[in-house]
Amino acid sequence: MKALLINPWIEDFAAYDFWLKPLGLLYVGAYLKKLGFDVFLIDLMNRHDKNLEKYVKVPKDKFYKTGKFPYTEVKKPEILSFVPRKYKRYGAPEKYFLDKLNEIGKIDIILVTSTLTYWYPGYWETINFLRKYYGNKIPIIFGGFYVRNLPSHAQRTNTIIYSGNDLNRLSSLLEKLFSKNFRKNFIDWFEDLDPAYELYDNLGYLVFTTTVGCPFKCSYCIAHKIWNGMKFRNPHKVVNAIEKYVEKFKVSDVVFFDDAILVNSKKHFNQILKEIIKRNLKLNFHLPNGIHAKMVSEETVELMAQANFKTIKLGYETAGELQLKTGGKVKDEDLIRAARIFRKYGFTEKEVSAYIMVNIPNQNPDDVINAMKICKNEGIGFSLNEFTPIVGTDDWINLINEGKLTGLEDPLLLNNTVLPFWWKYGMNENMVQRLKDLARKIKDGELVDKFKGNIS
Ligand code: B12
Ligand code: SF4
Repeated sequence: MKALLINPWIEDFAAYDFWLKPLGLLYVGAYLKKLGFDVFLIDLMNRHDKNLEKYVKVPKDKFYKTGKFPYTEVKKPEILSFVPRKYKRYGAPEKYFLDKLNEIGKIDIILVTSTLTYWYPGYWETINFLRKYYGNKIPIIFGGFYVRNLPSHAQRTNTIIYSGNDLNRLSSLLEKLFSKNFRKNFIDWFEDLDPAYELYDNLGYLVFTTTVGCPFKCSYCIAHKIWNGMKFRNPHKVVNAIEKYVEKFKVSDVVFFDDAILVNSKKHFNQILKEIIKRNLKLNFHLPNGIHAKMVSEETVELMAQANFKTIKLGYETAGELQLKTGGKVKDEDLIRAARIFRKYGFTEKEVSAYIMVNIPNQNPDDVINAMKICKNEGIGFSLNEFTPIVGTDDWINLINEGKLTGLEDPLLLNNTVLPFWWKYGMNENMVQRLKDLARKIKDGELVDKFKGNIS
């Protein structure tokens, strides 16, 4: 039986390939292969598919194989008409999609993934395109973060909704669909399977996750609510998978998506690092998802330097009293301590930077300014991320209880780019822009105190 996996288009005002790979979908692919399916993949977001250049001008890579996606401008959804920016569909053109479908031919089932909730118009368009091509007879299973977070919204696509994250439920679903017995033994998908990168022809980089789950409970984050506890993959298996696919695709950049890679680091991350060093893997490693400053140790950082880590993001989010109120994952002193350890082992602001969030409920602009100032003083970089209330998080629930959200907002309105244009309970778009301008100046080395009085 033939299964077709689809990584759909993204529609938004902006999108950047900051090492985006559909990791969950690649696990689904590996799982289906175990069940005996013949599996095909169309990744509409793979900028490194050499074939794509025949259809569209693909923007050149920027740093470490990241870069801009090709795009076409599309009509803005009505609900976003007040946002003075162009709306785009990012990814491969329709002709590419069509040619790929023709090449693959007849199939028995389609599986579509999703990530950010407010990218749903791109997912829906992809599903419409598939329906136009195949008609309504081929079943479409729809999964991934958007579907898990907003199942009833995703249900409007009339697909089969897969809102869990235990892939073993997939075999019973397929059994029902095809009246056939697929299940062999229980498959521990996270421990036993490698994401099925072999489904690609060309890749620019590889992404893995060595853990799932997070022990913290930050009020703005949903990660800890979607995984039931933490899972760690055996360090040898992690490095075997890296080695296998690096050899196959000859890539030099490897990225970890973990939410909490430093938890239990003596037994986990340090072992992975030691194995990478022992096998002399000459690669660039990246951690684009903020790591826990509290858990940074000299031993780990020394090993990271030896293993050649090029991108390290620290989850800092804010200075001030919100640090504790949002869950206490980091305090200024943790960030400072971590920054100093990284500096000690030769890392600079080019490699290490902190994520700072702008517009967390009840955040004062000075909290953002002070956070930037601390990073600058400690010689690490920083980037500003705009807050978005994610459905199901404590912040989202509190905002509803306080009457600041109804809970019924279209997911598009909760896009972090859109929020400052309409939501009157946070910083408005002028303030967000001023903080961004200030960030640029601080990075360029201008004095922070000079601006502090002018901002609020
Ligand atoms: C890694 C990560 C990133 C990476 C890239 C992720 C990517 N590929 O898009 C980086 C660090 C770049 C990133 C960036 C951002 N991210 Co992010 N990210 C994550 C993270 C931590 C993990 C995603 C992941 O790959 N997990 C591992 C895989 C194995 O899990 P999975 O995809 O869920 O797949 C499982 C199931 O869903 C299922 N499955 C998946 N697909 C399918 C399909 C079918 C058919 C089936 C049956 C099953 C299935 O199978 C898997 C196994 O169970 C999630 C949080 C989390 N822990 O999930 C946030 C998360 C998705 N990100 C989030 C956000 C907000 C962002 C940013 C907007 C942050 C910002 N303000 O800048 C940016 C935007 C990215 C961009 N380029 O514009 C939010 C989403 C909020 C929302 N409203 O949608 C999340 C939930 C984190 C949070 N804050 O709570 N992110
Ligand atoms: S923000 Fe980070 S530390 Fe906090 S719960 Fe989410 S993944 Fe964990």
